[in-house]
Amino acid sequence: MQNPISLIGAPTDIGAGSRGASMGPEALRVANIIPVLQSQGLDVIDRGNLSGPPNPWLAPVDGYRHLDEVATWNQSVHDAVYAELQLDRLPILLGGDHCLGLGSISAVARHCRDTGKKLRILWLDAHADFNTSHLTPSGNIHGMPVACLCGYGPEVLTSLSGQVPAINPKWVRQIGIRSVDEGEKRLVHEAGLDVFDMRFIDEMGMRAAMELALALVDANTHLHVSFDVDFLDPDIAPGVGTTVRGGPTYREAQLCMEMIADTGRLASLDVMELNPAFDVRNRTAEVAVDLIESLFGKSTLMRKRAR
Ligand code: EXY
Ligand code: MN
Ligand code: MN
Ligand code: MN
Repeated sequence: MQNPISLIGAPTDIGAGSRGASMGPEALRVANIIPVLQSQGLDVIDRGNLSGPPNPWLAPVDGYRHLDEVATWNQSVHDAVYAELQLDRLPILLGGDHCLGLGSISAVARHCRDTGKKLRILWLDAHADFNTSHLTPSGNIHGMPVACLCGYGPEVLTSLSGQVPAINPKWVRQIGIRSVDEGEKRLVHEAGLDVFDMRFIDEMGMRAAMELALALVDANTHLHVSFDVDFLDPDIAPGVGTTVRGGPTYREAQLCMEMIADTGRLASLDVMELNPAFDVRNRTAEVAVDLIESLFGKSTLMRKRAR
């Protein structure tokens, strides 16, 4: 039985380099995320939006922009996500910029420690989000959450789960990556992240990437998907602050979501970086909701595929 779903809005762009991801949660609701999930037979509650400090839009200090505000927002996200997991519900975090993946996954990691589950994180993104204050070209903390989860970052961000590091890099599979800063790339290799970049997807196909990314997922696995909407090619998803050409097409993204759904192990989700200020008639929100529908089991299959 699929756990009932709780939507949690986090309307902030506190970690981003452009304003507007704060409007993401409402755009996803306007794109009918609730009825679409209900159409898959799911029980859905919308918990409404969290609140937190406004965006002061200041320059970085010591390599971090808005560190205090980012920490406050992530603490609320952590608490809200953890509470839903304790109720045996499946939290969907409606971002908000991707710095909040830190709070969300910290909570998931804590829940997995409580319950003895194995954690597998699928990070769908154009970016590795593995910068540190020394490596970052921007100071924007949405470029740092994976590094912080793995223990590379300031204590106020690395310790949210109650244990540092919150996760082991071996639990992460990154998919769709095509924009990584030089120093960041070295750290990704040093930490041993498993990255299915666009070159891999071009050469081997999305199917092979997902088969490998989902290998060894079993009945005792908590599967977390952190979906940065800039994962998608900008042709289908212009409504993000950091578009990078050459991302997955609509069909490739559908296959990715369907293969995750097939595991039956999805237990928490982030939908991040949607920025209505850059969107065209809410089209990117609609595409994201379409893909989420597949992630929760909508299938256009007419026959069983032999694998
Ligand atoms: N790597 C760049 C930086 O750290 O500034 C860009 C990061 C963009 C992060 C987006 C949300 O995934
Ligand atoms: Mn659970
Ligand atoms: Mn990201
Ligand atoms: Mn990104």
